Amino acid sequence: MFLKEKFIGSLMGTHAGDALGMPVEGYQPGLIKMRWGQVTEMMDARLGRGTYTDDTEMMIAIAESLCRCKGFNGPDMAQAFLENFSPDRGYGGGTTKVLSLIKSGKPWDEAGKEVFNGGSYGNGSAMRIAPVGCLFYDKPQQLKEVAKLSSIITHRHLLGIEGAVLQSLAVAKALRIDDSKKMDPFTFLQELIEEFNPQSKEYKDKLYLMRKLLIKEPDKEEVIKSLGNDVRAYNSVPTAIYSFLAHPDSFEEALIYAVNLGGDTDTIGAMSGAISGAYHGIRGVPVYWLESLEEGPKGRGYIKKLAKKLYDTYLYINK
Ligand code: RVK
Ligand code: MG
Ligand code: MG
Repeated sequence: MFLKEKFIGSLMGTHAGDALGMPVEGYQPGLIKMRWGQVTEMMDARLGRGTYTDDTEMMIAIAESLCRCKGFNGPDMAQAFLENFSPDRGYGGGTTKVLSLIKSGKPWDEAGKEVFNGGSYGNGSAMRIAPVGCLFYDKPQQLKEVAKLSSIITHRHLLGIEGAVLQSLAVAKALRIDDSKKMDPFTFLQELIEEFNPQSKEYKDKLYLMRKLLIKEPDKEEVIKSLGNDVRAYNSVPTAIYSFLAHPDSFEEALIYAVNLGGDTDTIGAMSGAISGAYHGIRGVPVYWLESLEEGPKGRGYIKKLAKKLYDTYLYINK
């Protein structure tokens, strides 16, 4: 498949997962099952059916900045977060505070120190990382460095940074794999572990557990207990990767699985969507989902164009 289609798949996959998960954000799987059976389509949401949240809004900011600067530029990316910030999309408290500090003049690489103890380890810097994974998909060292720098703007804690790095590596790896051949989830995971090589025990443990889960086909409760489904990066990035690896043949199945795990559904959906979309490309995203995604100034049409622009940026910096 053409690389351009994979770029579009990853960015639109973020939007689709975010919008699919948003109406049930914060619900545990038992409650989702009782009220809806299974979430399989875009449902009514706070801002309307098919709308996105902070996950996609910040992903748009990253893509815009990477295109504008032909690569990473810290002050510009922080500015892009501010330009795009709409509080009604639903932002994390730490991120909201950091952005207001930057707005009042704190440098882009200082403000993130001011929240929590040692910075945030929320999943906010991993949920938005798809464009970084795309632009540097074939340069793992540069990819890791840019993922880290994009994270520290709002998420300085090691666990926040490593969550963004892990998610960006998963997107990049999914882009590199030829989707016309059968993918082996165990090989994917093993290579990912080698490329990632984290400092923190949390991610090492989760990746080890993931391999065990892939062998077993466990029920949802065991997956949540082992990998987590909450707003902390180490309790959601591995869950999103697992949702993809347990359903490598279908974008639709991976996302339905991810969202019905409950908890931080929009974000686990967005991250699974970014990886699965990078693997299958835009052709893998069901049309009945795509057609119900939000339109408007920065809706689905804009995101598609932005992904094409990101692809042109890739060609430009690699010419
Ligand atoms: C509303 C203790 C910490 C921590 C630390 C916890 C949107 C806090 C998206 C904090 C995502 C939460 C989500 C989120 C993204 C983080 N010590 N607790 N060092 N670091 N936490 O505020 O952008 O939904 O409980 O930085 O990562 O859809 O409130 O925001 O689901 O993680 O928010 O971290 O949030 P924040 P974020
Ligand atoms: Mg969100
Ligand atoms: Mg969320």
